[in-house]
Amino acid sequence: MAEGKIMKALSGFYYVLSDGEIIQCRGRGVFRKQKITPLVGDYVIFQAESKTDGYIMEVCERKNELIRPPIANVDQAILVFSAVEPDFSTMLLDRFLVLIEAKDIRPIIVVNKMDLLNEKTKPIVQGYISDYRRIGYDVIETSIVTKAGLEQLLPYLEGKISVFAGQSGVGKSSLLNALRPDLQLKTNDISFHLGRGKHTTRHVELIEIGDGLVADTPGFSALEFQDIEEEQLPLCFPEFRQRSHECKFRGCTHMTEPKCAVKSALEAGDIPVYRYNHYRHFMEEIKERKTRYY
Ligand SMILES: Nc1nc2c(ncn2[C@@H]2O[C@H](COP(=O)(O)OP(=O)(O)OP(=O)(O)O)[C@@H](O)[C@H]2O)c(=O)[nH]1
Ligand SMILES: [Mg+2]
Ligand SMILES: [Zn+2]
Repeated sequence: MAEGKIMKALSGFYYVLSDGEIIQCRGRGVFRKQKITPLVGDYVIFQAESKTDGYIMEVCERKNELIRPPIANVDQAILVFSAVEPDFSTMLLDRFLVLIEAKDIRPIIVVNKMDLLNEKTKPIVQGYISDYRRIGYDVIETSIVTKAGLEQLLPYLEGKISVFAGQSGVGKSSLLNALRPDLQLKTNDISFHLGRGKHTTRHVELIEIGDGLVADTPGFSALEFQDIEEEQLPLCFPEFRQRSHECKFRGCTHMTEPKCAVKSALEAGDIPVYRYNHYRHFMEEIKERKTRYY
């Protein structure tokens, strides 16, 4: 028996890094019955006859896990959005932020394809970027065309396990290629007739960038709040969380309660209207447990 870390999952195989070598493993048959799914990032105990014939015997306890993208034990999530193509969506970003905040994982926002902005779209996207910075999030503006922001992004990855997550076609793989040119990860044009990406990346894989590990992941098509409870949602909006002690009622949900500090901040223009609207929308959705597709 040996110990290792799953670096890649593809077609039913797990590629486990142990002592500097990659061993191709399958999961034990009983995993299915026990509903255990090994994830990239998992520390595992495995048994192997050869480098291509291993079995994962045990999945060690996880620090955290994400369902979409499927990965375990990450230190931070790099939420990659594009300024345009596909258009920057605050709704999608807020949805992602809530899911990451709920897991206590540090989110870092990357707005890629900044080179594609024009006179009309630039002020809009810049406005959003300053909104999120004002909340306290780190936002990095990047472009693989001008190479802007790449040097700023690199130090965030040092010594950490990060996951690149975001819609298909925003440039996750392209950014990783730009950060480490020998990688040559497959990238692709977004298909314009669908207006959405083609899901070029089809598996999750941990890649060494400097002395950090970064997971490239496929873009997603649905993001749901499966395991977020109503009481948890206000805590996933940092600017609400910070103000909630000034609300008249303890446990204020900032929906209909009087003397609500969040609503006062909203009226004063200190909280963007769209953030609050998304909050209400998510609250309804959690109450109804509906799935939204993108
Ligand atoms: N103009 C411009 N195009 C970019 C930039 N970054 C990526 N692209 C293009 O966007 C397209 C999609 O990039 P990918 O890296 O494949 O996107 P992805 O997020 O990995 O997509 P999936 O693997 O499907 O999830 C490619 O044609 C890239 O060349 C950028 O900064 N500027
Ligand atoms: Mg990709
Ligand atoms: Zn309140």
